Amino acid sequence: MGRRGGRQKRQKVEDQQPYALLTPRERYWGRRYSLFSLFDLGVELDDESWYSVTPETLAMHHADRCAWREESILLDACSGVGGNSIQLARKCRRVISVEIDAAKVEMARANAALYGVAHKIDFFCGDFLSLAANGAFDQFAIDGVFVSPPWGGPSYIRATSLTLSDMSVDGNLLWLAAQSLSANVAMFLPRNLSSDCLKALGERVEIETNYHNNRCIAITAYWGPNFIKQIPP
Ligand code: MGP
Ligand code: SAH
Repeated sequence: MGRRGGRQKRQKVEDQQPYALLTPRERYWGRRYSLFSLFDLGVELDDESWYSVTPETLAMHHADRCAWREESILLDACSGVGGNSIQLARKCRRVISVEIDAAKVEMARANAALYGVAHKIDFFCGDFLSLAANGAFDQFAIDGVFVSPPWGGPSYIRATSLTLSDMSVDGNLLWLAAQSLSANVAMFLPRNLSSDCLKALGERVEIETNYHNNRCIAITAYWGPNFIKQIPP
């Protein structure tokens, strides 16, 4: 097989057949302890969560930033199996955890119990946009909202530049719903998202680059007086 006719382009590892046939669990198994250090206690994840959970050390960092006072009540708007909610609950008084998929809510509840924080979390199953619009959280004095929306699966990275409206659930609508509950909003977003669409929301915004194992894996945008630490000049 010739290289004479020119250099043949090597197939990317993830496009080769055996890799493509792996389930998300098989594909991301090597990540299990970086997602949940207590994985061996029986942490539960479904397919989507294997590639969506925030790595534990990063979720701890998010919690450090968002729990701006000890008595904070924080809302996790798209909580999945609980990667962020668990770390938020370790840092603040109460977490309101919202997830549209009932199976994930039960996994989050079980995972939070393994970390000893289930009693600090109120679990809501439903669409965050509808719940917020219908006053489901009016009973809480919310100090901040953390939003980690679905990015459209692992193929999000193939896009050269994404905007908030490219998300599976429109990020602009999520931001508006979050803002209706608190001025302090954080959004965990793809690293190939255009910063223009964050600034276009018309607010002062801090955009933080998130590294894991020395690789940039995402960005987090922070709005509001208690979430913003520093905006570069
Ligand atoms: P990635 O870019 O899919 O993986 O996700 P990686 O390791 O950069 O690239 P790969 O080629 O080695 O696969 C990096 C991190 O982004 C994940 O650990 C998740 O924390 C987060 N993430 C990825 N996706 C697809 C989503 C998503 O849809 N929603 C949310 N909230 N987070 C995601
Ligand atoms: N931060 C989480 C992962 C979130 S992935 C963790 O670390 O575990 C994004 C989640 O948003 C998915 O679980 C998806 O089911 C949920 N979701 C999608 N649309 C939603 C909506 N309208 N309201 C609430 N949750 C939603």
